[in-house]
Amino acid sequence: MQLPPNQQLVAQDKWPIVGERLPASELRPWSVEVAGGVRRPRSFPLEELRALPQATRAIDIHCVTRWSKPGMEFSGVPLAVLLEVCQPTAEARFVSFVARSLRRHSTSLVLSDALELDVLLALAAGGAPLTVDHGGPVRIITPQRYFYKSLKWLDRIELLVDDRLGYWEAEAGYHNHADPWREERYLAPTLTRHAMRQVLASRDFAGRDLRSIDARGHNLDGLNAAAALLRDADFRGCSLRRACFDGANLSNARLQGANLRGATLRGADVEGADFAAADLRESNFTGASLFGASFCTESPAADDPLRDAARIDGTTIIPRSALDALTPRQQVFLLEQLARIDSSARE
Ligand SMILES: Nc1nc2c(c(=O)[nH]1)N[C@H]1C(S)=C(S)[C@@H](COP(=O)(O)O)O[C@H]1N2
Ligand SMILES: [Mo]
Repeated sequence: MQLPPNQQLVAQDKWPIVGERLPASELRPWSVEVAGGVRRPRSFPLEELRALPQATRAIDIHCVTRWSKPGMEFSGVPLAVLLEVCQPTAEARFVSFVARSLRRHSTSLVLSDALELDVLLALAAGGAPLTVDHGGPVRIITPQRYFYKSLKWLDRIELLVDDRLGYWEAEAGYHNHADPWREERYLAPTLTRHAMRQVLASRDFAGRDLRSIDARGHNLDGLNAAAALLRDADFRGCSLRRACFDGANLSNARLQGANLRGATLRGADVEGADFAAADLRESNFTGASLFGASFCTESPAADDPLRDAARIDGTTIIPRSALDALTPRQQVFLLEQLARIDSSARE
């Protein structure tokens, strides 16, 4: 099957948990309220949702951090069924889904998109009731959008005249349209070219928001990028010796061929980052989140299976506990490397 650009398959039996892990604990029984721009606002107790006609759909999950899980079977009530009961007003153009969670997590869609995409209020996945960590008892499933448009623990559906950005969209710059085929992942902050040159020359990125920065080929030895936001950043071919990325967000960053000797990435988020052909000797990944990270090219030439593989040696620290979340091929590559290396230096 064809995947959207820059996505990779998650291992068959795995379904990662992303974002919030639990709903807010409240005693009131679960129900879904439909409110805002509707002629008949009302609340649907869980039992009523379960009693409505259920639809089953095979959905391809595409997480913005680059993993995909195609053909997941979800069953539940189509959003259209609820809206037929509640009747959106003519002015309602957006729909916001709000979670029963501590931060009142939310996400929104253009109402006509939601209906066209056939959004589902899912009660079951793979034939079994949704587990709590995956949004049970009831979550939103939005096909054909990155998975952050699929809200867990649905509490409230609000019809709106003006859009209200969701949590990830407002707080983390996630793209509001989220089409994986167009790679609508994140919005880049705008920096003038002059400001960009200054930032690169200073080698001080600490704590800054430099999402999608294009630093290709620069000499950034000794860079201080502690706690910087570097999602989607392009560091291909950079010299980053002894750089500090501790606590930084490097998700989906491109580091192919970068020299990261002696760099520290302690507690960094490197989900979906690409380290193919990077020099990682003496680097430190303690506590880093490696979900979907790549350390070698996914589809190498048949004659050279480790073409473009990262260089790792006995001084590189990559905790074994983090290997779980890699794709099978990345796992095999790293395990082979680690097996070759004296294990005393790692967790
Ligand atoms: N309530 C709530 N829903 C949420 C999130 C969240 O943090 N809170 N994260 C979103 C993101 S980014 C993803 S990828 C999916 C993850 O769903 P899963 O944990 O079932 O894989 O949930 C989405 N819905
Ligand atoms: Mo996500």
